[in-house]
Amino acid sequence: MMFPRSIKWFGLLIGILVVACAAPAAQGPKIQIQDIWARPGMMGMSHGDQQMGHEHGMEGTSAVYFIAINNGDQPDALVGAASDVAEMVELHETKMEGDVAKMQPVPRVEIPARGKVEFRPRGLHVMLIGLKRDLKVGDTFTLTLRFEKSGEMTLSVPVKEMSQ
Ligand SMILES: [Cu+2]
Repeated sequence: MMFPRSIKWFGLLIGILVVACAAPAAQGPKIQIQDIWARPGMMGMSHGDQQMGHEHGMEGTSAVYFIAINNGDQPDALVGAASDVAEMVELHETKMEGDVAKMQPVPRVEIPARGKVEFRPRGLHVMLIGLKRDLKVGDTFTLTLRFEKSGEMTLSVPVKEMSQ
């Protein structure tokens, strides 16, 4: 069956419009968070002890681990995090200095286009400082991750045994 020429052109025009409208949605970063968990942590003794909480294993802290996947065609960066279970939430990186693991705050963590970054024990992590309540195995709490381009993402974080 033959279509009149005008219908063919109309079909082509619709095709072009669909492609033109769909294209922008496919561009940019597309962040996905997988396998998120936090290690257990105990509430600090008092407000004054929170300086002590800056190291792993100290009272009043916990750390969150996950895999950040970017399925988009542009990089993005994790630039901050927040949770109402802690006074402060920072992005940290653990580095070996000889035999000693030391961690330091990092302002941003780039998530490359079509790439992934793993936040894991003895590496990058989201540090919870000054816990307002105990985080026990089996608990869950809410964490908000803030990305440079993708904006905020709120996640439910289960507390799991550190040995995982
Ligand atoms: Cu840390």
